[in-house]
Amino acid sequence: MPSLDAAQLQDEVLRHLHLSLATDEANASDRDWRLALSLAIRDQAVKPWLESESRAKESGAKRVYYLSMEFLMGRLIEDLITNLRIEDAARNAMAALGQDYDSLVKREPDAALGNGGLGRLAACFLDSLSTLGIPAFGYGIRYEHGLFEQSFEDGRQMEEAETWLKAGDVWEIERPERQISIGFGGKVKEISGKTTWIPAESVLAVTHDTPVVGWEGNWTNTLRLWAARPVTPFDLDAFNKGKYKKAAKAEMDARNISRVLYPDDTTDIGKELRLKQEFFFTAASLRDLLQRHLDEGNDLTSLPNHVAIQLNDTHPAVAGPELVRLLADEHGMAMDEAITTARACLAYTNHTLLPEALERWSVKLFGKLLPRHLQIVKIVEKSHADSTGSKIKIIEDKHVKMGELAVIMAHKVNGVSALHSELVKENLFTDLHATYPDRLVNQTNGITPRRWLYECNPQLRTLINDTIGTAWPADLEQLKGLEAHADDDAFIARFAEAKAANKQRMAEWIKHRDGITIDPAMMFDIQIKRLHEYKRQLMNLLETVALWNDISDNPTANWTPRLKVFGGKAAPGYVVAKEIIHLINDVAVKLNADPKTRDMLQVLYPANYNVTMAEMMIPATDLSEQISTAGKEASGTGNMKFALNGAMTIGTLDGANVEIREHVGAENFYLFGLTAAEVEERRKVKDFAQKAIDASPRLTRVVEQIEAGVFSPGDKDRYTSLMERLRTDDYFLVTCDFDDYFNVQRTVDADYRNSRDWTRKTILNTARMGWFSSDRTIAGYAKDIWNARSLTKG
Ligand code: 26Q
Repeated sequence: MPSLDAAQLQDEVLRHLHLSLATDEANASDRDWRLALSLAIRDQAVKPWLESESRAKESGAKRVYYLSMEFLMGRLIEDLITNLRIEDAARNAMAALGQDYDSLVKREPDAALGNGGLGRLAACFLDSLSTLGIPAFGYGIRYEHGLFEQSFEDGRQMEEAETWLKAGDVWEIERPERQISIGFGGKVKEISGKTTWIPAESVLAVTHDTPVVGWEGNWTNTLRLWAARPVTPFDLDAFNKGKYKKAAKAEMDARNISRVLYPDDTTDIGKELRLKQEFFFTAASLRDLLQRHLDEGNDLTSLPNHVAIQLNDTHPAVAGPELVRLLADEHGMAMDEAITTARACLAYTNHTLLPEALERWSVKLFGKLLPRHLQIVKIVEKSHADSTGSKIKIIEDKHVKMGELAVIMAHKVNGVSALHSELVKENLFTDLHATYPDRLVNQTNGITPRRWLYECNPQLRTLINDTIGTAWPADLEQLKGLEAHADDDAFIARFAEAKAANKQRMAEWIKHRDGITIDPAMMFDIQIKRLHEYKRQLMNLLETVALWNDISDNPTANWTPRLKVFGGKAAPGYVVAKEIIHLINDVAVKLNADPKTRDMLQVLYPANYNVTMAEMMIPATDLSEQISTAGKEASGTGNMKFALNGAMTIGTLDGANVEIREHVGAENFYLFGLTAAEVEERRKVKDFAQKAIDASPRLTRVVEQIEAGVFSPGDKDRYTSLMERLRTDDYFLVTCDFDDYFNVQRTVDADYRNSRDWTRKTILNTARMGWFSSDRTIAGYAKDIWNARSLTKG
């Protein structure tokens, strides 16, 4: 465990201020101070990082390669400080230098190289791989622009390019000498008996490495992100002839590949650039890991003993044919052996059942960009059919189905919660499951307790340390020890104080950020996640309006004051989700201005939700909304973060909610709604939505109010089509679950008033959430899928 004191760190910060940033104490900007501190911290990570890599090499142990289009890292400074255990030194050093540590740390922009759950899961997994001491690389794309920035204009979502690299990324090490050439297009030829792909164009993949430090600095892995650069920087001849645009075109085309993260988490947009992105980073990563394998003196037949490649959804599924191509065409392995070898290395994680999110590429586009890969897909398809008699096709309706390709090319395929994995077997890959009965497995998601408790909730961290000691961040099941204190009045009081302090912190944050005043005495009821119809933010909003009606009708009754908080972005092209955002903002304007009800009910929707905002809001939450249509949320991971931080959950039997409820106890979870099986049945009922509306006077009133323009005066018809969709095409069964949801919310109201018992339940939630550590998840992958071992643990 490296350690350094405040005085040493202070010297290091000054050294970087002077020598790396060429400024001094008198002239340094806030940015300079932040960078100087960060560089001083980064230095601390370098030696253990190099040591980890050489130990991995010497041991010959298997390495895990996590291929993901998205890594939603958030800020890194606190992560490094925490894991290196130098928080006190950093605080004291900066204080001695006359700088405010907290405000410096806050100036680091989020690395938002992901859309939501899938990208954040990848970030939690990296943290756990390092904490467990499993040699690993995260491989992805160094997007110049991460997820778009969201603002609201008259309640409508606006999008702007995000610019996290504006002030440079202090954590990355660029390695310009490590470049890999990646081809596209062209032809396949037989050259002296060898099948050879001759691409028409190529770009360079340039390495950017970031250290991922595990708990207590015992092990450090690498996040390796690829940036796309032109092979020839610039067309000098064209420039000299005055053709400036032409001169720059090749560079633009190349750089566009790593320019921007796709903000669409719902549909297969089928764009050439997306497929290029996928192949670009996958091919670079495979070439990189093969090179490492050969450099370490191994031959290719032993690849599966040294290499485990995890595909985060199908986005890198072209790894199947590309690895086969490298082994067979470039290294001369027999085709059958190449397929078997590739399969022994590859595993695939499925994150969704939504048909519109399953990737399919037109054969025309796929064959144009990747002609040899299309041939290999056909070879793989045939060998699968020949060896199993299976009728399942990878290519169907002139499309390459990436899910089927990934299942056939992987030795293990996992879903991300118990329920989801069952549905993957039953409904998504039914026939393939019958063909390969041992291939489909489950690994329930988890979250890193370092970021999602230790760092984001210092109040609760201190209380836990005082109560059960300090070993829990790397052994989260120890939280069980809190159960013994759940009836202890002094402990209950301190737990409630921590929650109150976190609510106060959030109130100050929103006041400072948006000038909005909220009352920390209200119940904080929070739904933060991507905007999507299946996640049913609309149902939450309809319940809000119904409650507003009830309060208006009877304002002197004994109401439980509530703050409804929404946060999240909609894909720019997702029209319905954007209408829902608009409606939330319209309802907020109306309700927050109503003098009769506003002390009992308020709505808050801060723009531009991101990882950092989550770290502020989750510890402040009383009630966590996990209300997706059963069968649609593969797992959810926000649900875990809330429960771990002492919130109650109101939720459906969907994704990991099912397992959370089993762990925390049914009596400590607010369950409502149809089950996945009931959802399927209900959809068959004619006019089920209109029938549900007719059966619910409360819902009827709310829908009619929205239709009448109560929340859009001056634009009466604004929500006509949204409400029409609800009446006639309510695919996600908002109407059917509404009454149950409303009623359970009233139980929540009543329970919240008994604050001792409420806090007791929230303590039991925290105490029983240890199983949801991503350390447990990664240990499961290591054992069941990768056969990888720890180099730090016995
Ligand atoms: C596909 C094609 C083209 C462009 C974009 C995409 C795309 C991008 C992102 C498709 C899907 C995603 C993201 C999916 C995702 O975040 N899924 C979530 O994964 C979490 C981690 O397993 C689960 O907890 C969530 O339930 C699941 O929704």
